Amino acid sequence: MAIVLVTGATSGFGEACAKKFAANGYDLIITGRRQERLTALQQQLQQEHHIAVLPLCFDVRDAQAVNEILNNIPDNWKAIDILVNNAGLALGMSSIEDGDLSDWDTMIDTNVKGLLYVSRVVMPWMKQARKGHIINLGSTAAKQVYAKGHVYCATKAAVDAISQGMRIDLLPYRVKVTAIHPGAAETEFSEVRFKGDKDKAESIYKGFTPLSAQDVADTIYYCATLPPHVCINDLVITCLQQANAYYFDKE
Ligand code: NDP
Ligand code: 8X3
Repeated sequence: MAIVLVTGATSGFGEACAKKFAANGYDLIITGRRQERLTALQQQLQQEHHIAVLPLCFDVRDAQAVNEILNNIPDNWKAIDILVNNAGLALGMSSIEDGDLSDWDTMIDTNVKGLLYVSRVVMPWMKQARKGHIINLGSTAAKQVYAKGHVYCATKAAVDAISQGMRIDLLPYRVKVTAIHPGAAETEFSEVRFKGDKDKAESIYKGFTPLSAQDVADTIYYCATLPPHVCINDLVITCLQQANAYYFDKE
């Protein structure tokens, strides 16, 4: 059976993707920093779907850990068919002059460099197999910049650019690259962004029905299961009440 590696599978889109692929019989490599969530998800997916699950606990910002942990998985697990580069986050909302330097570093190191570190290990395996599919999580924030979103939007614009570059690198090897750009989706994203302030996080989704993690996982699964000669390169998905990164029609 095919193998899917999902980064950031302990929550939100990544967890929903892991469940979606598992329900369809895929074996899974799931990653994240929260070991207890990885173990719980591993046990749940193995029991419910009788598939193999390999949990890997690492921080995508740690290039050495990414290299060592991924390169040391058993060879049969290196036959990765689909890599979902999902781990990522936003921290804070502010003008540049009020920006928090540590938040900037975390967003850039996670969303841009972490995605590159993981891809750099997995891409040669796909090239050698002359097949595979890399699915990168961008955002509507990659397509337009909204007020006080500067650095997060820039990291997602980088994911957009990196996805285009990856497609050029991998085209001769028949490896697909898809960038998925969701609009507002209710996950732990805003709670992380507002550093545990649940009221502020919930207020983001007031007055409209946002996307769910399931909506995004279903879309990723659709892209991943198209015929071999078909590749969705770039896909923007929003809820019905969102027109672009910053324009909503709220009730
Ligand atoms: P969640 O906060 O629910 O999930 C984020 C996941 O990323 C968690 O599993 C987390 O795992 C993992 N992660 C974060 N930092 C690191 C790190 N340094 N190393 C390893 N794993 C990490 O958010 P979403 O599911 O909403 O977000 C998933 C992706 O989708 C992100 O890239 C986000 O930018 C993007 N996105 C989100 C949208 C939204 O509105 N929700 C819309 C568009 C894009 P752990 O904490 O265990 O490490
Ligand atoms: C996450 C969605 O609107 O917070 O990328 O940028 S948003």
